[in-house]
Amino acid sequence: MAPQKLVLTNHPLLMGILNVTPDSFSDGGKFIDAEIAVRHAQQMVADGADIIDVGGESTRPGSDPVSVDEELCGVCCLFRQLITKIKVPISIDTMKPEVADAALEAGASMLNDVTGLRNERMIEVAARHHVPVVIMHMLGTPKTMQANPSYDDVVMDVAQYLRMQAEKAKAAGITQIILDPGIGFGKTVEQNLLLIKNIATFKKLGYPVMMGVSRKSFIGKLTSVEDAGDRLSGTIAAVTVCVLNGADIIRVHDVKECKRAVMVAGAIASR
Ligand code: HH2
Repeated sequence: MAPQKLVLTNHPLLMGILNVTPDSFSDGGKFIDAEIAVRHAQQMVADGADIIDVGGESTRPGSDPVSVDEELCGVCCLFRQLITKIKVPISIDTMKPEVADAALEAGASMLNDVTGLRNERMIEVAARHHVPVVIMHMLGTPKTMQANPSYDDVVMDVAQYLRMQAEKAKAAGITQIILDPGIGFGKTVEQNLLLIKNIATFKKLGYPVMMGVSRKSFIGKLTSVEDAGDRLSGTIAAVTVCVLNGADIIRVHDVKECKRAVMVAGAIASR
């Protein structure tokens, strides 16, 4: 079956998260078994996911990098199975050009790079495969990013980085670019809130905007909820605000519940 193409409309799309990692911050280890992973992806599509985002390496604060071989092994055979069973675009969430290349060969039709195309080889891979690319902002690396993140002006600094990386991508021939301010990637609670409140600033750069707020620690801190799996109501509040502020793609773990929030908030936002 040919990979599904991403089509953006004026309704926000929902991206369902499929982490095939042992250590993701909220669902590590749950979907390592390929059969369980495929079933979860199918359920997310049935619940309303417009895109499935597959990640083989956790980027939670403090996480250690995994090797190319380890990540490839988890992700590529899963892609070959997913492509025959899932009728929505599948995105590969990776920082490694080798993994991106192999996943795009195996049927992924979108690239989600949390380092925002810092690696020149990633730009080459994305351009060669002619796929939509998510350029996300991260301060430093997952290992160190939460060690006292500081900016002159977080909204302007992030917007400037995204603009610069989008220009590089465009110059390399990448035509479908999506920008993401990278909630939780080297940001304090206050900085995350400012980024969500100012989505309009990122929209003004002229590209669709994606937001990943699902179960993140700023929600835990605001609501005093330690357990990431117990942050659904806070997530729904944040997802709703993202949609009202103009986000085009929302990345979530809890697809069924967030889909309903996106439908209601999207209907209000479009009036
Ligand atoms: N957040 C995570 C991973 N990838 N990609 C984009 N574009 N935006 C995000 O906000 C984003 C992302 C982290 O969430 P999760 O995948 O659930 O956790 P982990 O990195 O621990 O696997």
